[in-house]
Order: sequence, then structure tokens, then C-alpha cells
Amino acid sequence: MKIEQQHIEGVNKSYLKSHQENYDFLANNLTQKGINISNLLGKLKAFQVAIPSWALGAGGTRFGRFSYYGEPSSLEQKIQDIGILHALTQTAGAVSLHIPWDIPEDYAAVKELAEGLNIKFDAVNSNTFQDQKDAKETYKYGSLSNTNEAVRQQAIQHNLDVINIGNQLGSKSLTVWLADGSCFPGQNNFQTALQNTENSLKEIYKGLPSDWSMLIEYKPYEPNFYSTVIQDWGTSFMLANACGEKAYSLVDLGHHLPNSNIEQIVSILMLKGKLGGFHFNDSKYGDDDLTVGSIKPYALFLIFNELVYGMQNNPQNPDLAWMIDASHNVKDPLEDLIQSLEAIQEAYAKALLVNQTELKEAQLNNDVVKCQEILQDAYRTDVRPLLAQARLESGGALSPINSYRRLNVRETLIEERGKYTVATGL
Ligand SMILES: [Mn+2]
Repeated sequence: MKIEQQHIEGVNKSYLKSHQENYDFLANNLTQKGINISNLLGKLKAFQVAIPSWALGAGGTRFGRFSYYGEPSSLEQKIQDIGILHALTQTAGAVSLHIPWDIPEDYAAVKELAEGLNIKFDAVNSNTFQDQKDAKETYKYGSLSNTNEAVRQQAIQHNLDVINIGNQLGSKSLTVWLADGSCFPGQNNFQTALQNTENSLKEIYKGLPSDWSMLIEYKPYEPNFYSTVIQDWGTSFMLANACGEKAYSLVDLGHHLPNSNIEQIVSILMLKGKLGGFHFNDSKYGDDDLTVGSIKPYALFLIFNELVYGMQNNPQNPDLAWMIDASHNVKDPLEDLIQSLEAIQEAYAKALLVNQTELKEAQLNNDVVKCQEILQDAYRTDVRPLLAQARLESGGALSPINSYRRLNVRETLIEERGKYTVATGL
């Protein structure tokens, strides 16, 4: 299924009048505050988030997996699904492939399909947290950190293969997330595990094309419950520094212990020019992979406030690879992603409203109350008409979720693909 411009315009008609009223009201208010609206719209339109190839099917849990029907069963169908998301939202202009789940069979055809839907290939993800069919060595006791050199070599070679696949598609970065760690005290020697990981990452780093970067993701626990080799931003930062200037840390919102100050982590990494990638999701307890903004929208805003500050003030930090990293059991995966994309844009727009000059002045004066007022004034602004206007100007839907439903997308996909197709992934 492909959504055509005329379909979107047709549905937009019924929302146009109320949108115009809401937008005029907001634009007028913001202009009076000295905010440049077209500048703001330009930033929102340029902000694109990659969709991981595995998030288009219903996510699994350790206990079961319930399909939402009509799931994409090939890479081509996954890219078509992202095309639907992008047509409606105009903010999902990239795909992040997970290897070996999504190795293209016909590179030229996959590239052409993505190009036709205006989708770029963002970071490619390696997978050394599962054993692949016919693999010689097992990752049961770790991959890049394993005490067995043959296992480490297999994991290094897999990452080099992933780089090669990504390179043929136009990707420019490799994301490495390791499940390596231990479940019981005494199982691992912490120093040996970290040293092995560093050496392995350096081998992968040597295989990076000159214009590529390597993004090192961290996570405190799960699937290992006693220790994780790359457990926090400090370890990731240390490893990125050990590898070289093309290696960066990657922050995943769900990969922190409860109440961690993620905005401060983001801020410090950007100051040091070492924040390379960012994974969006939301959580109540751990790495819950819930819809972005569904649990802690204010925290998301505070994080975006630091990201915006960094993007404006830290030229030493590269452009970030943005990706949604969430998937679960109970929503239509495409509707879930539409909600996440909207929440991301909303937090970004609100962060762009923060008056940085006034904030700096209030900070200099230690006017704590004023500092909070400035942040919360931005946060409390209903920016949804602004997002709708940005989508409208880019050819997207005024109301993506309602358009998705009114265009009978899921019904059409089930008709085309059958009910019981299953997407590869977790
Ligand atoms: Mn992640």
C-alpha cells in the first residue's frame, strides 16, 4: 500500500478550518513573544527520525507475542510501512536496519524503493545478543567481551559484515549494543570483560569507512542481571575515547536506572563532542519500550531542552542519529509509531520555544523561580498546531492518526498481506 498525496489532501480538508484558527492563534501569540515562526517551522520540518526495521511488527515479550495482523514479512514491506508513516507525518524519513534480520536480497531494488518514498538509510545495528542459525560459536556467555577468542572474532566479523551491508545502502554509522555481562557474582572478571570489549571495538573501528561513525550504546541491566559490560554513559564514553574520533556514545532513553538525570548526561556528552546517537522510547520501570511521551513527557522536554542547547552551542558535537527504539504488544505498531513521532516533535518544538537568553540571565542572577518559569512557560505551550502546520507545508496529514484510520491503512495491509504474516525481529 502506498498513500498518495491526494488521499492525504482529501482527509485534510475536514480539519483545515479548525487548524487554521488554532494555528493563527498560536502563531500570533508566539510572534508577540518575539519568536520567528518560519524559522521554527523550518527546524521542525528538517527534524527526521529513523524507524527501526523491527518496530513495524507487534513487539514480543518473554511471555508471548500477539500479532496486529498484516505485518510486513519482508524488508521491502517494512520500507513500504515506513513510507506510510513518512507520508502521513513527514518526520519519518529514515530507516535503521537491524542485521541479520533485514539483509537486503536485491540492494538496488531496496535502494530504489526507499528513494521513491524519500527514505534514507540511517545507522545499521549489529546483533550479537542472539545466536544465528548455523553459527559456529555461541554468544551465550558474551560476544565482544567473551573469554574465548574465537567467539570475539566471530562477533567482530559480524560487525564488519554489517558495516559492509550498510555501506552498500548509503548508511553512515554502525550502532553497537552488547548484551554482554554476567548474571551472578564471580561469573566474570570485570576488568578482563571490559578490556576484551575495548580491544574488539578497536578492531571493528579499524573497519569503518572514513566518513562513518561508530555509536556505542549502553544499558545498565537486562538480559544480564548482575553486571553489564557497557553499563552506563561513562563506560560508553571511555570506550568511544579509546577507539577514536569517529566513535561516539549513544543514549537510549530506556537504558537508565530509575530517576537518572538523562538531560544532564546528554548535556555533558555534547559538551565533550561525544553524543552520536539517540534512541527514543518511554518507560515506567526499566527498558519498557513504551510509546515516546506516554509516561514522562516533562522529562522528555527537559532532555530536548539540553539537546537543543547542544545543537545550538556545541559545534564540536556531530549531527545526531535519531531513532525510535520501542515496540510492544497492544497497539497497532504503525499507530504507536505515529504517536511517538508526534511526541518527539512536540518535545522538540517546546524546547525550541525556551528563551535561552532570558534563561541564561536568570541563571546568572540565581533567580531560581524565573528559571523554572521560563522552562515551564515553554512546556505548557500547546504546540500541536505548529506541528500540524509543519506537516501541512510538507505535504503531510493535519491529523496523522485520524488520517491513518480514515484511509483504512491496516485493513488494506491485511487484505494485501494476509492476516497472519509475522515480521522478523524480537
Ligand atoms: Mn536502543
